[in-house]
Amino acid sequence: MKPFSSMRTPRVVNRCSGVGNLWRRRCLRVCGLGLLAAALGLGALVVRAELPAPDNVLYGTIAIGGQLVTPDQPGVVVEARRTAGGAPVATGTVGAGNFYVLRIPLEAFAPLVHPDASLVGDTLFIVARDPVGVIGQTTYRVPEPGQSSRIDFGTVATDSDKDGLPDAWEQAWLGGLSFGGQTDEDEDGASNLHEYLAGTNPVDGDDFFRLEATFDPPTASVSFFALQAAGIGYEGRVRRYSLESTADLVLGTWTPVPGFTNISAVNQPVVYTTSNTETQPVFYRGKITLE
Ligand SMILES: [Ca+2]
Ligand SMILES: [Ca+2]
Ligand SMILES: [Ca+2]
Repeated sequence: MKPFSSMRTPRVVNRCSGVGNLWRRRCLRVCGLGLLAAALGLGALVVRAELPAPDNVLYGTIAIGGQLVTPDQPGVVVEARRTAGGAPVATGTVGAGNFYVLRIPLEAFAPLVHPDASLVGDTLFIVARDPVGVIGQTTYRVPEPGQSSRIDFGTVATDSDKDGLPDAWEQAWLGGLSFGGQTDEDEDGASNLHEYLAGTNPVDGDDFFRLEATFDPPTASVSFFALQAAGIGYEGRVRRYSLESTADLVLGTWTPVPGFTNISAVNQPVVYTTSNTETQPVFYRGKITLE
């Protein structure tokens, strides 16, 4: 039996403070990798928080009243919203080529770091508007990052002979493009352009826009029928009516009748009634626009 003093004493090795140089290098390497892994782990969290997924891009054209919106037309924007009437989370304007571009910022994971970012699968409302109001809107389900999609708002009316009359309307009502916007084929006093704006028949002399006036003391009324824009040549368009008055047909200026401007037509009668307190004649006219 070996003497007790010569028995090999079990050596407890601290792996990171071992006795040999080789162990020390390995331990340093292991510990270094551990620190590196920890650093990478921390870095991964930071990277996810600071680097969003590639944006999605929406683009397209906007037509108002059959005409393309151009970059020099102020106040027309396309917005991405979380709700139809909510605040925008992204906004685009019309630029080169009369195209708007709307970038949808994305993040890869919930919860969102930036409140205006979106996640794949979200549904957004895409709204085109001008200073007057909403031009059009649709919904957009967010696809995988880095995708581009085209969404157009409004329909461009083809007017190859540039007379203000959509070709399709001319073909349907006049049988060709040989008639102009300023001529009056049915001789009812309303030019072809006015007939188009009013939605009346350009080859029927009894059909044209008019105001009806009635006088029933002590009141008088002015009325008209607000015809909704529909049919060939009116796709996507809205007809609006305004009533104006003047006391002097020659030198006077026309002023809007309060409460009777920009009335959207939905096939409804419109009646303006006034008390008979005027001391001189008052003249009224209706204005029609297509948007
Ligand atoms: Ca035309
Ligand atoms: Ca006419
Ligand atoms: Ca007519």
